[in-house]
Amino acid sequence: MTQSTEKEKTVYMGFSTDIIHSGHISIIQKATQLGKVIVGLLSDEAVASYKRYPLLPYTERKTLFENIRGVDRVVEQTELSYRKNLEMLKPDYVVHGDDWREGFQKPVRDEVIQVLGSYGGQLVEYPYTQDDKFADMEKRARAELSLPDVRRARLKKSIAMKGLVSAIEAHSGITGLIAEKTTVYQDGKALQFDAMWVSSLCDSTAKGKPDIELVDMTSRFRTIDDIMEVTTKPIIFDGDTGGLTEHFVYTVKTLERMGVSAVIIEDKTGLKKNSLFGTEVKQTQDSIENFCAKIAAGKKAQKTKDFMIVARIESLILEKGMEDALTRAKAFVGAGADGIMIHSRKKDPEEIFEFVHRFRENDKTTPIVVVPTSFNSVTEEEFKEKGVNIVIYANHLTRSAFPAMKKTAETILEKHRAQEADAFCMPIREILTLIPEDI
Ligand code: SPV
Ligand code: MG
Repeated sequence: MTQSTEKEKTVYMGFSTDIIHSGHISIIQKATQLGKVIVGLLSDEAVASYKRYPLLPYTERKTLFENIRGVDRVVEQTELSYRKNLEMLKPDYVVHGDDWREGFQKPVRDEVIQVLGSYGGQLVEYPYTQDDKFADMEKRARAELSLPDVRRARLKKSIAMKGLVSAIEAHSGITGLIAEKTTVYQDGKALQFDAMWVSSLCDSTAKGKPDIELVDMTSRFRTIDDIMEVTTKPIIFDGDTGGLTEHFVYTVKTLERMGVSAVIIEDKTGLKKNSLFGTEVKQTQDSIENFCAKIAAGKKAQKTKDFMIVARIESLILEKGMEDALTRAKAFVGAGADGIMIHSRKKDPEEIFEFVHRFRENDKTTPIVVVPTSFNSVTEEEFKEKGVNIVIYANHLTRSAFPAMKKTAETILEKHRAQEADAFCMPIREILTLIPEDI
């Protein structure tokens, strides 16, 4: 083939990086030998879904790539999967490092080969060399994400970016790591949780104590710190009733300083019991006036613009009716609440849907939070469509770990040895290497 025919060909390269280094430039230069280079730049959402929240937004990354010599144009790639863009652009080549032959990108690579094959395109891979300098840059980028200012701001940014975010409970370093790292690949997308929920129920349960605001704030902050030490994702803190207003203002300042993104406080007063008991136990709802004063005091104490105080409404839990819930929601937003959590312990999601629908008639923007422990048949897509912004899986790691641990303990007692219990246990080799030395 002559040089001039080569030049007419097109080369597609997918990029997710926000730290462009000589390794990228060099592979782009190589690719220009094959034809005109089209960069498929992953959207912020696609990058955040599998790697980490990008330090630079898409528009800025686009400008950087557009200005690299040899790049003909930049198009957005909204998923980890290349399929849509390849079918649209039908490039002659896709160029990539050979590092994606193994690991989580393998299915993406397999799909690229299949799509290219369908129209006669070709995959060209260059050897990938891990350079310590670049690995170090990535490490620093991750460290940056865990800094209080950066972490705190990310919840609001994620809501703005995705419309709906999901959070799972974490009550220790190890559950924080599960929330941080668990990834599932499905339909060309990488799926991860966006945030973590530091549940009062799970934090108390881990300490063998009831969920009645008995575990004090110093201990709760210690749990947050354990989680923060090994993770980067935003944290939503379950602040129970917020306690006395005079105390709540200090809680807000501490949480903000630590880099927590949001506190949710519930409109109850006196001895708090877990909401999922409903009316089976005595629980008292706070007056609208008192709770508004608490929210307003918290907002006044807040120092940054990113931190969120979310008001949680217990009217449906306490069977005070829909009108009461809606009246409270309006009043709490008026007092400065940055979001509303509506709770229910019904299996049927109807009352949650009605609340969301009626609240959204007059308020299109205030984020709505739900905790679908009981109404767990609803998918995130359905919640999003109704106007919900945060879905919290509030207790699922605790609830799944507990039966597994109990079964192991019982098996050892029954058999007078541990051999049979090994079937339920992670191999020793895996537990020894579960926590990377270098996090
Ligand atoms: C928690 O996780 O502690 C909560 C949610 O507050 S619930 O248990 O449903 O009340
Ligand atoms: Mg709680």
